[in-house]
Amino acid sequence: MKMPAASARMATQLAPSVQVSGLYVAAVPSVATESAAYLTLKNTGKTALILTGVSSPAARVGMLMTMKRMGAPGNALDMTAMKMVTDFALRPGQSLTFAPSGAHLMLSRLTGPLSVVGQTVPITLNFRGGAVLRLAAPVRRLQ
Ligand SMILES: [Cu+2]
Repeated sequence: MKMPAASARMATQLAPSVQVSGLYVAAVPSVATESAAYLTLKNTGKTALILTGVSSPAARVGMLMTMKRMGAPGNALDMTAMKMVTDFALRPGQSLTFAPSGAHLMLSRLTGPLSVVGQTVPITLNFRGGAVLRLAAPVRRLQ
């Protein structure tokens, strides 16, 4: 018989089959209350991966977000706005790039300044099924 605590611990030790590249957190002025993390994820496994959440001790709230175009191209109201999403799916072999113009890992209500280039921010990614990826993201200027 499994103990609930033991199975919970097992779940957090599951590592997703994923390759990470280009990870960084955008440096922001010390008065800023939010920033974002960017990276490329590649599903190196044989099953679909569903990214369901992001968290960091550097932020009280972590959100998966995309940029959504509002209004019509060329229109005065043409602009983009951030939109929260519940998950990002990656088919086997598929790559997904999080970049300033699109998908990003929002770090909101920062717990301290992220103004120093070179400082490191722990980032945790959660995947459906209990897989967890713990990363250390360097702070860099927005690229
Ligand atoms: Cu955002």
